[in-house]
Amino acid sequence: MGVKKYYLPDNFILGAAASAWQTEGWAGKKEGQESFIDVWYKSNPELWYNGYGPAIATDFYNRFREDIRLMKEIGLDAYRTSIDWSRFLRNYETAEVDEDAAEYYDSVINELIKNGIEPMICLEHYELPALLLEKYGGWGSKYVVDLYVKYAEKVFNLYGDKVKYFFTFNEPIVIQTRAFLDSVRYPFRQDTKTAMQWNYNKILASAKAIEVYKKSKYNGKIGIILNVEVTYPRSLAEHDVMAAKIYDLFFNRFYLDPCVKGEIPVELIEILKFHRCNFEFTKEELDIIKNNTVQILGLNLYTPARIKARESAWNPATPFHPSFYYDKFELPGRKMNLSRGWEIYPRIMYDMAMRIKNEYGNIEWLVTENGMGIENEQKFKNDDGVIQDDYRIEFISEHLRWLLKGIEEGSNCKGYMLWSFTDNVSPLNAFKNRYGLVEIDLDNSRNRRIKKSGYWYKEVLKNRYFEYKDFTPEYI
Ligand code: BGP
Repeated sequence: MGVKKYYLPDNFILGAAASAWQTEGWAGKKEGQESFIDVWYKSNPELWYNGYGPAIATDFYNRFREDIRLMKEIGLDAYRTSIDWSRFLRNYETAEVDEDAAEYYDSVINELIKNGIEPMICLEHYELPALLLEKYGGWGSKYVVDLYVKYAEKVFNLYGDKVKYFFTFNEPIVIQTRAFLDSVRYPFRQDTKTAMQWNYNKILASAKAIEVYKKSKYNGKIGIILNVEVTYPRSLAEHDVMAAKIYDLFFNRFYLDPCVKGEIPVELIEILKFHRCNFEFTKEELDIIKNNTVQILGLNLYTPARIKARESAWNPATPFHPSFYYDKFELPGRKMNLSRGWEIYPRIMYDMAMRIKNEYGNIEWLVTENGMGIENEQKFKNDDGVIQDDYRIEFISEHLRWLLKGIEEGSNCKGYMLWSFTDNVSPLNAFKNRYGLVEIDLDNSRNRRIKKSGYWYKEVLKNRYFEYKDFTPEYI
């Protein structure tokens, strides 16, 4: 099998992503500045792998200069992180800014720019202030939507002149799906209607923040980051295809359609009405959503969804869940990342690229996350203590070449951001699965050390190409 050079297109952004809560730690946080994630961790630290969590995380708050030095050494084009809403304000009702936090974020942004790294800033990566959850029910409340818009406005005022990429949310569907639909995460309530209202309110909040951003005519772009899953039916039989369509409707189109096209799918509203868990909306709100679609789309792509028609009978006593219409399907022979339990199927990059081109007006988009979390990476250390993560290099190469194929065929993808720059804290899994180009050594004061993949990324960034196996016809 031959080796081929895969060239990055001109101006293609090759970077890495993270979030505030997964890296910063609580240093500098004041009383009353807890986030949703903070209280979740505090309520059940024993559920978090080896007890690690957001409390110290990677200590980025104190060590960001060191990390940015490493980013520069590797030569990243861009770095995405979030602003922690709960840290950024002193008073969530009046949007009074915490001057210390504002100065910290200013320093991070300046340091990135000074080192030639484009900052990309997300406004919400599960960092909803805990107080707003307690007092108003969090994203279930439209009042909280308006408080978020006030917060967003403060961020734009302070950093809008230097940050060229803003994102309103990271994976807005996740929290309520896990917490209220599946009831497997804090606050462990099953309430489908609430989950659906959170979805809708976040779509509305995103549109309202975009409206505010657009009014000030900053010289940048604003979008949203969605964890879309390329959805494959088990077979082409009508029942499997229909099941996959419904899955796609709930987990992809719920956000993609309003955020990109300005419209919530009618079928979705009908199904929800039928099951008596529709969200509440007004005509004026729908107009705001219609008129404030995203200028750029961020997509986190990790694993496909494989779906078949439901096989077991539905228990009528079970509250409505979209799985009323489908079951998950495991493809025999699939390749797995066993540490994370996710199927590896690099073709998702191409299939999503084509979908965005053909069904979503070929809007400008970025892969805002893709990556591989691996357990016990220590065992891959060589004699010099450098993690030999060849599997990660292979993973990135395979995904990138499928993405490049999509771009060659006209998809408007402008970049790829690896999850993540350093190892960091995952929800519940904490430091179990390591994602970084740079290791965080928990046994040695969280020291940083570049992994083999980090040196490889550096070469790709310098050469603007990478070498990898040629596609074989069977594989395509
Ligand atoms: C995405 C999140 C990230 C990150 C990543 C890896 O869904 O946006 O915050 O955590 O997934 O997943 P995990 O951490 O669950 O292994």
